[in-house]
Amino acid sequence: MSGLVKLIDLLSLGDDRGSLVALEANKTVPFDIKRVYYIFGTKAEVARGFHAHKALKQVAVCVTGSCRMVLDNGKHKETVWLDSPTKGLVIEDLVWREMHDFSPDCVLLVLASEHYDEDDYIRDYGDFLRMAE
Ligand code: T46
Repeated sequence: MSGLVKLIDLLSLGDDRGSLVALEANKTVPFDIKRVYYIFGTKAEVARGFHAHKALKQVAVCVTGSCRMVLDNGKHKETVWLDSPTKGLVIEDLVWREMHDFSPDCVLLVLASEHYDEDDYIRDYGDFLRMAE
């Protein structure tokens, strides 16, 4: 293991009515949260991602369903299944990410440290390898 996969155990505040998970900036989530988005309805054969970010940090949680994340720092690759609403994955800057094997019911919630900025994306794998050196 190269330490690429950083998981956060999200505390489930359950009682006999059901479950609740709270995500707080600079507590459960290790940065100020500037943006939240979610990915759903991904078709079975579709893979997403295939990019890295220059500065953006994120935490991703499958709040329902599952998907497989591949993280790559240019030297090592690691795979992790996001398959629980209590499993948060920290995705650091300069990490190439791919998402595969979305279940039909998958809703992937992502908390982001920055506003959306296409200039922060590294979409070419060769450019990524040069920047990650
Ligand atoms: C990431 C992985 C986990 C916006 O307009 N605003 C946004 O905040 C986002 C995230 C996307 N978009 C637009 C850009 C594209 O036209 O939505 C479209 C789909 O985005 P993209 O192709 O980048 O989606 P994914 O699933 O490949 O990647 C996304 C995030 O973009 C990325 O930061 O780390 O999820």
